[in-house]
Amino acid sequence: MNKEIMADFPILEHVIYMDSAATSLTPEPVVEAVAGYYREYNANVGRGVYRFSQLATQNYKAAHQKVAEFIGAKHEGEVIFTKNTTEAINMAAYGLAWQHGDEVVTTLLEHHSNFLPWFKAHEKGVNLRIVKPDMDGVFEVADFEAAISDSTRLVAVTHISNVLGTISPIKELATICNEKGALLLVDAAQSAPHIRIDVAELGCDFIAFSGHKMLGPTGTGVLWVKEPDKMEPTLFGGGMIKEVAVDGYELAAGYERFEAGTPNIAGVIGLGRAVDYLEDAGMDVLGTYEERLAKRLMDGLQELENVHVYGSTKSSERIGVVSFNIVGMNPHDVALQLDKDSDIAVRSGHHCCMPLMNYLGLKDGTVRVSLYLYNTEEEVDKFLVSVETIAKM
Ligand code: ALA
Repeated sequence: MNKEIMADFPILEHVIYMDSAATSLTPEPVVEAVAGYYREYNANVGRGVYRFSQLATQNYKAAHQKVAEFIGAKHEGEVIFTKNTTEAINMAAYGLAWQHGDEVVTTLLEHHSNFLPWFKAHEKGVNLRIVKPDMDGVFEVADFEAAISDSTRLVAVTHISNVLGTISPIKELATICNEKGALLLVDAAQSAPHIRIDVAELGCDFIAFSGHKMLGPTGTGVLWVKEPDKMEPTLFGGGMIKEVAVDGYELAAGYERFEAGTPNIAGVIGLGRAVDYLEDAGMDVLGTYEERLAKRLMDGLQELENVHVYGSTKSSERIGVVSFNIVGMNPHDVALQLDKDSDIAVRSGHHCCMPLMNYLGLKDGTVRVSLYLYNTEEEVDKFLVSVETIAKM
């Protein structure tokens, strides 16, 4: 399957790209959709009656619809476009009316973007409880049962760790949240690009993810909210109201009330095209393909001498986001060497997860390799040879 897909990513002629957890590459049809907007019908949305503006508005709305269908949302009004996952989570954190004594439960596995917004809520009197995974990044559901109480207003958990690639037990958490009357927010930044998301099946109240990690343009992200009318907007201005008078205003319904100002029109249209691309390839087909690559990568890394791999080794508990270190080497030096020797791009350092790194005792962080649909078995093998060579230096 992969030759055809690779042809859509001409950048791959120059690099073995294994940093998709940071940002994915952009296929030609998405580049074309973005360029097509600028070349052919560049106009603002929801503000003009002329044809270009109507076409831009239609395509902008269609992108909401496509993303809604992609994640099994009931209505496009539940899908709010943001600039990234960070903005999406902040929008929820600032949009909920907190009361003194409310509690937020989060975890030590979180990216800073699903940690710092809750610290800010803590400064407003919200209590914070932090659940720890084991040293492989795997949670015990019982630890959440113990942490979630009647005072818990919200549980905020990553679906898949951006460091260890491990999968969190979201459905089980949804059941507990339901019993305790708590809201559930899922950071799906690392899951939405790789596994089929169905918000109803997951049973959550909020899902946040980034368009740029799933073949879309940078500057695109999504906050899905089950009941958008119960959340306050955090930005006020053009395009988000029904009526304004000198003594008051009435907010627009659905996503519009959260998308004040001129949005990232071209980006969002590109994201809609990225969703089409993933759907055409088939999320299930991609999932199976990536699983095979991830297994090859994990098995290969584990066999190498002087290489320490982090996170669960069970295929059922993880995806192809893998952290490792070479004994005695700084992770940045390993990443630089991979680039220099073999044109392999990986991320190194703390991966915006300092609390997790401290917990794992990894002061310099890790080297992180992350795979996507355009990677191949040959690339994984080249990567393994390159790591082996560096480990022997
Ligand atoms: N959140 C992105 C990563 O993990 C940037 O690399």
